[in-house]
Amino acid sequence: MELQNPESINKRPSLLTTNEQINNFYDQGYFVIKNLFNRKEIQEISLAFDRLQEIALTLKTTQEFMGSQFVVEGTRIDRIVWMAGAEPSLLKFGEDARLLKPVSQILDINQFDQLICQGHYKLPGDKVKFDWHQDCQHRGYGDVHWKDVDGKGSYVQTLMAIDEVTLDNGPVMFVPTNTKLGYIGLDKHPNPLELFDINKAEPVLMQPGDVAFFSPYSIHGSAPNNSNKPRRVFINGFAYPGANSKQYPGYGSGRRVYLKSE
Ligand SMILES: O=C(O)CCC(=O)C(=O)O
Repeated sequence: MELQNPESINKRPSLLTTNEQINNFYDQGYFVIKNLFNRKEIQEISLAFDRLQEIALTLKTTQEFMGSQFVVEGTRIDRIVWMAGAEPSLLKFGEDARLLKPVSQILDINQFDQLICQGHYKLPGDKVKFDWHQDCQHRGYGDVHWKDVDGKGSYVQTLMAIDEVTLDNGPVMFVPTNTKLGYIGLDKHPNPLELFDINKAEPVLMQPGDVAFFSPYSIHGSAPNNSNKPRRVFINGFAYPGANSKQYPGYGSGRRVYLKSE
């Protein structure tokens, strides 16, 4: 997709994210903005998650359905990819300035390709976990589908808490890492724990509406939910235009979104 330059996206909007947070993104791999979305909005997203959960539980096997990809096995929901296919009500959150402003400051551009609109449910007892990884592994870094056009990762992942994230329900753990390190090959190493210091991992505890912003080079993972309540998060991810040439699953995935001036 070609870069467009409509007048509405020429002007820089007022900045929301502090220099310290932007520095943290590159020096530590992530930062969190508290209370970015309010309870009413989180309730709306939560109801959309509930509707998709009902569908997921009827499907029982992994498949694309109604424009979303449901990664499920029986009652275990690993993830729902491009949720907005089956739930277009979620599209507006992926183009919300509260997500796009910080992303714009990080990538220094006002338009992005939205590759991810994904739900992780982590329901009690489902044992869903995410092994230590860097998101660049999933974006296709190093193969023909990815070009690091800004030389700094060209991608920002955002993760919004829908439920409270506590120590016992499988919080995302980030290992503070300077993103200059780049891809470290966790997926190719027989013992990935030799590649970083697990003792430095920081659990990110969140309230509904808090949002974490993190780099494709950030080292992170999460353990299963050991509580009796769901730990659901809503993930939206944005690539620098021209970086990605892979078609992701889901109807409308990879759409171009714009940060409009105020
Ligand atoms: O939902 C989680 O616990 C993991 C999220 C994650 O690893 C990611 O978004 O890359």
